[in-house]
Formats: sequence, C-alpha cells, structure tokens
Amino acid sequence: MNIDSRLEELIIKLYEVEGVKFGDFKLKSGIQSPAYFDLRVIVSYPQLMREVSQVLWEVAKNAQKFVSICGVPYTALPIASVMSVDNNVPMLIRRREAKDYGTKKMIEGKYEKGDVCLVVEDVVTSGSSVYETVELLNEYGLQVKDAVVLLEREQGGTERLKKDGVNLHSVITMTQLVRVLKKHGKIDEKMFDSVLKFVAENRFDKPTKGSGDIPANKAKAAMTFKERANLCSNSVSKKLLEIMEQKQSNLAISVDLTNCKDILQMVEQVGSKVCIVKTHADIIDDFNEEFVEKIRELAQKHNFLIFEDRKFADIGKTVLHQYKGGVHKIADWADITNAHTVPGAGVVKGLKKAAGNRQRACLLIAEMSSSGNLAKGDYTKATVEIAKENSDFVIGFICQHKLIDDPVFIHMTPGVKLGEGTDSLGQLYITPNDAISVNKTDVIIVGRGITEALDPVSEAELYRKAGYDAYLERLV
Ligand code: 5BU
Repeated sequence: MNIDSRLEELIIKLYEVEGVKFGDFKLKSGIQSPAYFDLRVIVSYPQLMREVSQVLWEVAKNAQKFVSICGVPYTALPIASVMSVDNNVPMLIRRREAKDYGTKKMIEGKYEKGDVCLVVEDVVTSGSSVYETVELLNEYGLQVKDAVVLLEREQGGTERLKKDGVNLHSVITMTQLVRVLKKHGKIDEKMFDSVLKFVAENRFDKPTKGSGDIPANKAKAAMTFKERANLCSNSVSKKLLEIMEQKQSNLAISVDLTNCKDILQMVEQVGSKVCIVKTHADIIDDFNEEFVEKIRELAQKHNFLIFEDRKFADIGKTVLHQYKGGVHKIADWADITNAHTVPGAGVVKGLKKAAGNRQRACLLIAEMSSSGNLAKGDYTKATVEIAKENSDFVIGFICQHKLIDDPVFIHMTPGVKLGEGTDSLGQLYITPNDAISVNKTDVIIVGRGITEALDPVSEAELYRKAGYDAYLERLV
C-alpha cells in the first residue's frame, strides 16, 4: 500500500473511533473550535495503536540519531511503549508529578548524561506540552533534537519548537486530515472551510495576515488553490485563487499588443482559458477610456482579473500619482499592479495609499526572467521582507522560484514558453512544468507563446493544461 492510501486509511479510522470530532466545541482556553481531538481512545483499538506507532516510527527516521524515546504524558505514553518494544529502542517515562517519597525522580528509566532522546506526542497545537517535556529531559542532562507527532494542527507549534531548537516531524497535518475526510464524504465543504479558517485565525504565532513563516509541513501538504483562498485576507488574492480553482487555470496571458482593437480581440478569444489578463497600458498607441470599459466587461464575462504590468519604481509620493492619475489611471481599472522594490518599502506605501478603498493588490518583482538581471540574492530576500510587512496589499511576487512557504502569497512567473529558448533581446524562457512543478511557483505568465501562435486559442489551451497539470502533480 502506498504512503498516501495508508495515511488516508489511518485518518478515516481515527475519525471512525471518534478520536477526531467535528461540531462546535469549547476548548480549555475558552475559544470555540469546529474540531476536537481526543486520541486517548486509541488504547481501545490495538491494531490502530500499532498502526499509529508504526507511522510515527517512519517519520522518526527523519530525526537525528537518538538512543531513547519519551512520550509526552498521557496519550503518547502507550504509543511510545509500542514504538519502543517493536523497534527495540529504550524508553524513558516522564512523570507528571514527583513522587512524594523516594528519589523524587521525574524521569524514569536508564539514561546517561548527554544521551539524545526523541520525544513522542499525539497532537501538537502550540508546542508547549512537547516543550515542557523537552525542558524536563534537559534538566536531567538529556538532549532533545527532534520530536515526532501524529497530528500537527498547524497553529504554530512547529515554528515555536524550531525556535527552541527542536525539529518537529509530523505524520498528518490538519489540512491533510480535513482534505481526506472531505474526499471521503465524512465532512462537508462548509466544515472543511471552517476548520481551515479556524486554523488560520488561531495560530499562536498569529500570521493570519500573511506575515511570518508558515510551518514547513504546510508546504509539504501542498495546499490547493481553494484552501489557500480561504486563508487570504486580501479580497483580490482570494478571488484570484478561487478563479484559478474554478477555471482550472493558472495561466496569465500577457497581451503585449499595441492597439486596443487587437488586444480586445485576443482577450475575447482566450479569456475563458486564463485567470489573469496582463497589460502594458503604456505600449498601447490608442489607449482610451472605452478600452478600459471593454476590457472590464470582458473580465466580468470570462471571469479573469486584470493585471497592469506597470512596474512602479519611484518614491512613494511619485508612484501615488502615477498609479491613480496621469493618462492611464491604473488604480481605477486594474485589479493588480506590480512594483520594483529598488526604492524600498515607500513604493508600496505610496501605491497602497493611492488604492484607497478600492479592492486592489500589488505584486513585488523579486526576480526577473531577463538575462543578466540584478534581482537576486539579498535584493530578492529584502523584497520578500517588504511583502511580509505589507501583506494586506502585497499578495505575492513576480519571480522565477517559490520564495516563501506562506500560502497566502502567490508566485507568478513570466518568461514561460513551451520549448524554452530565448528571444533576441535577452528574454530567457523556461517551460510551464519547470515554473510550476520544479520551481514551485503558482501562475505562468505567457505572452508571445500564445499571442504569436497561428492558433492562439488552441495554444492557450495547451498552456492552460500544461500549467494546471503541473500544479496538480505538485499536490500529490
Ligand atoms: P513574453 O512574450 O512571454 O516573453 O512576455 C513576457 C511578459 O512578461 C512581458 O510583458 C514582459 O514585460 C513581462 N516580464 C518578463 O518577461 N520578465 C520579467 O522578469 C518581468 C516581466 Br518582471
């Protein structure tokens, strides 16, 4: 049986024995939660106990070498016992309270100072119970480098433990759990959405607006566009991810034609295949208000967003006027625009101010596709920081690689063509599969690959399929 179906079976079994419940629960902390876990029940199902111990042992193989294991009391105690016996690895027991007679030892079992011990837990939320056990083991001279957990609730525990020097390895994430239960009809779409929303809103490190890093295992679980949409607080990124899921398209077309008629004709033809139409208003010879009206109508008709690739790159005060004023009045009609970060964060602040109450979003140019470009290394890293600090307005990046694990940020890649290659002016192309599957970005931006094809509609379909198939492959 492959890993995925083994985990699916395990998740369903946990649900069937009511180790996982859905509804409206009041947690110890007083907050209401749509999901509740009580994995103590596993002790009543020996086969399930063995399976849980085995999958935990599998993930323990990713840990650094250890000489003993210790379960966090109480639920993980029997789990650790089975792991110990089955794999012939010594176990330690952590007491909850010191005995009031004898040695008052809090750690039972045989160990040497400096021994490395693996901590075992059933569910991690904030990471505090695992850490209490780690601290106690440390007091007794033991080292803890890794912990394993059956279910990681994705509320910040992994990051918290990482800060304390402990790598957490999880078997199942909350996202995986609800995805599998939804797939098997155990929970409905509404419950699925409300659990993901709960997770996003109740992280202990509070990155709900997209700031801060996201658990490594969230990246591992490869969230769907729909799941990511549920986490977005910017309405434009939410809508974009929903469109991508609905239209099964992560294709943006760059319509770099120089008159309104040709652009509108191309957009009418390929609009149903794309999630975004990207424009360069300043290359259109006859740009006018009627064009703006027509392209907005097409956006409604075919359900895509408009991205004006203006690449703002001046001080905040100047870009404010460039964005909302001048001939193009971009803020009035483009859902998305973009900016270079060479001026620093002021460029974003200026654009955000110009956007005002409009539902608008910005992408930061973190990497470029052209040969010899300077957007790399520390520049790219600093760009990511600016995005994190302005995540209410910055929804992602123009880049060649995935830059950050936070699922609310959307990575878009230009310089894409089936068949790679270059043009005569320094453009370097990669394939849709390289961008999405290998470099793990989200959207392919294709210009001449489609607009100069003999049959742009069939070509757009080829790119749509190539991009979306590469995304589906990444989900597995
Ligand atoms: P092409 O015809 O697929 O090469 O068009 C690519 C488009 O993406 C074009 O509008 C460029 O201005 C835009 N682009 C890019 O190619 N590379 C970059 O790094 C950035 C934008 Br940023």
